[in-house]
Amino acid sequence: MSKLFTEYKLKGTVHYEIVDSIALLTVDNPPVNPLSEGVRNGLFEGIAKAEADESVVGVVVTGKGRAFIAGADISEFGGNMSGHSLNDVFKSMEYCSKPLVAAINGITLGGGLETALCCNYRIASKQAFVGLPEVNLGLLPGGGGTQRLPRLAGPSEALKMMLTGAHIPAKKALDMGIVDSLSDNVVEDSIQFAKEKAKEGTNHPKVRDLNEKMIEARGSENVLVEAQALAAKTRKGQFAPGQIIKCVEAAINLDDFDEGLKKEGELFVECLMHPQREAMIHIFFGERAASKISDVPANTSSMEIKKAGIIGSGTMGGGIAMCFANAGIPVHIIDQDEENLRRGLSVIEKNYDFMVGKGRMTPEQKDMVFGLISSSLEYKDLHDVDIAIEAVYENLDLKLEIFKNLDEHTNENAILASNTSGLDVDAIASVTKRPDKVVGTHFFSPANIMRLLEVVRGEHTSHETLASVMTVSKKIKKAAVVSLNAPGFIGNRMLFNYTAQANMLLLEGALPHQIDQAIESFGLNMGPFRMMDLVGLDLGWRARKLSGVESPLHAKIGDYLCDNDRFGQKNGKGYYNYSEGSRAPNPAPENEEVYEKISAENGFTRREISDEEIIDRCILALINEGADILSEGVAQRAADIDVVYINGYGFPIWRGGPMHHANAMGLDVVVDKLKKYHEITGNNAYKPSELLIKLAQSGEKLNDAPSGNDRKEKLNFSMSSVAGNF
Ligand code: 3H9
Repeated sequence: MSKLFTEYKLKGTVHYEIVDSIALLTVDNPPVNPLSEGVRNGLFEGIAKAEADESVVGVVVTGKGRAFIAGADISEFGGNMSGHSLNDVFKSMEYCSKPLVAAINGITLGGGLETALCCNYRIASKQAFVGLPEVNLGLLPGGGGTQRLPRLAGPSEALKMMLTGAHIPAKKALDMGIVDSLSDNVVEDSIQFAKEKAKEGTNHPKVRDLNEKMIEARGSENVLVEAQALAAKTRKGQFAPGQIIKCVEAAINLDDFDEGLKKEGELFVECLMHPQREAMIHIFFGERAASKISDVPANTSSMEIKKAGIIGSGTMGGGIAMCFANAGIPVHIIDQDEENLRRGLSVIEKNYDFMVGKGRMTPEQKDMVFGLISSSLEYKDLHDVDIAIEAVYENLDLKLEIFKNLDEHTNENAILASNTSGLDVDAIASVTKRPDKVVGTHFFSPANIMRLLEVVRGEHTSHETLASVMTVSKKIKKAAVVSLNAPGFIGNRMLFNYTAQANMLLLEGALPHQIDQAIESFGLNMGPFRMMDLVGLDLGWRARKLSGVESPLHAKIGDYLCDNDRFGQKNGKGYYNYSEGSRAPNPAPENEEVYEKISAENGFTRREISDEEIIDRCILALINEGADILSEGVAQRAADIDVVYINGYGFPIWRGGPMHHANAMGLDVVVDKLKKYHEITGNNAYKPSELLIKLAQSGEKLNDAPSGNDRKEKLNFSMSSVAGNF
């Protein structure tokens, strides 16, 4: 075996070695081998070297470590790319005169799958998976993927893969015709296979020549219409899906493969230049950056969570238990009431059955994960858990009682977490002998589906506790963001300001459906009044009644509705009316005289309000509060706030979150608008944050702002739970 290395100072390397007359090209760019400049150059030169070496009869491309290739290097988009272009590399591979085999050893995504599609043969390890997830970055597969994948998998399946960005396990990829065979020793078998193919001659299959499935699809609109329906349903407002469909349309209808490639190239550049691409890549890196905590060194030891305990078998507790079980972590649920526990477990089982029914899980997988969930009525059964998560309703006294019990009954090293949406984590920690191991874990409902997890850092929470919780968050597939222990944490504090301003717009003259439509046209999943009806208008109303607090101005209308028995979806009437068993909002014209009466009583002359003003005022309220949250150090960085708002509150990913949206608007424009609305309304929600003024003056962006420490006082938590918010 002769061994030569092509090393590059650039990011990424391709090792070149000759094994048994086969050139083995191993991509090495840890941790997941993206196609950075060094890799592109290495592949290009490796192929050229193999072509030139007469002793080499075939070529195998593989990846070092757990990935084959995870795609183009995402950090290079938006900058100037140098070195060999991906398309040069792919061309040299596709026209290589010696048989070229992709030994797909692991993660194979985007440009990685496109690399494999330029090889003559594809052999995959059984653990590998493939996908074209560019759509999640506001892009389309621009390395020939939109032209080659439909030729192998057929246009309908290829479109589904590209529009969902799904990861396809090796076995399924084999069934779909994307890979040719599976192997337990993928590199060795690929080398052997290349040698055999070399003996057979020089005519090796190229995906570009497989036109059968394209010709078959010609003349029928069905495939494209189905794809459009899928995109409309799952990717509302996004630019890239339509571009992907146009590429496949070209693949189907153009006789010349290179014309299709050209079309793909043009449509790719349009995506690349589109602001949605920058917004979505901001979130890709934002989610990964969020797991890094500025003052917690990367090498901080973290405790492996081998078993979890949940206190409370209600909706939240059950959802959280599912997250752990789905990740293969055994979980024990306790409840104080046998009946509750039985009900809770049956809800979990129904959720799993639903997934089996939808084909998202096999019955065997269901049995396996459901089997990881045990339950009882006793604290002592939590003696061996590594983390105990309390998930009961928001009542501080009850939580204090639970934490005293947890402190007594769990292993002294166990982390104790509270799933609170707004209570003081330090107060909870203070009743234990291990405040360093106490943390807030604010899951969002339904916890088994929503990706956001706010990790609330108490005054005494240790680095190790934080590192352990961040690590397990990734395992249970959450987008975790650290928040300081401050009222409303990050998300609910912003939500408070936003819903308050939506309510002010209602007092001033806009109607709920107008406000909802305007906000939904901006891209949020649900307008504020539909959301308040869903959550329940009575939460804030009851909290105020209990504490004898008068309704604040923004809550006057909501509280009046509650006084008149309109609580939202839960009793079929709130800002909207609901038919029995339906969540669809119907107009409630009977409310209009209430709006007029309360507006008049509070000195407002109702007026026409434009959609532009509605969007501006609701979104600016988010941005302004977000800037304060950043300058107070409650969030570590602007992108963390974006990750919170996208994953927990339905903000459109293609706008990159409220902070990214502010940057895109221009902070000078943001400040001017805030000043204007502050002047018109006299409402302090629009008094521009000092941080925004400073950044607008210096021409910097919110991403440039380090998290501050302007938090002046520890605010009063008593009115800050979500219940008090609306
Ligand atoms: C594309 O291919 C376009 C082409 O069609 C055509 C072009 C002409 N680039 O997620 P993790 C980093 S577009 C650069 O924590 P995991 C990531 O930032 C691309 N960096 O690990 C992180 O860095 P850090 C299409 C990348 O095991 C580290 O690797 N491909 C890339 O949970 C570990 O990542 C995709 O969209 C990349 N492509 O998940 C795949 N990928 O440690 C995107 C990862 O500094 N990637 N990094 O924070 C993923 O989906 C996941 O990262 C993956 C691994 C499943 C691969």
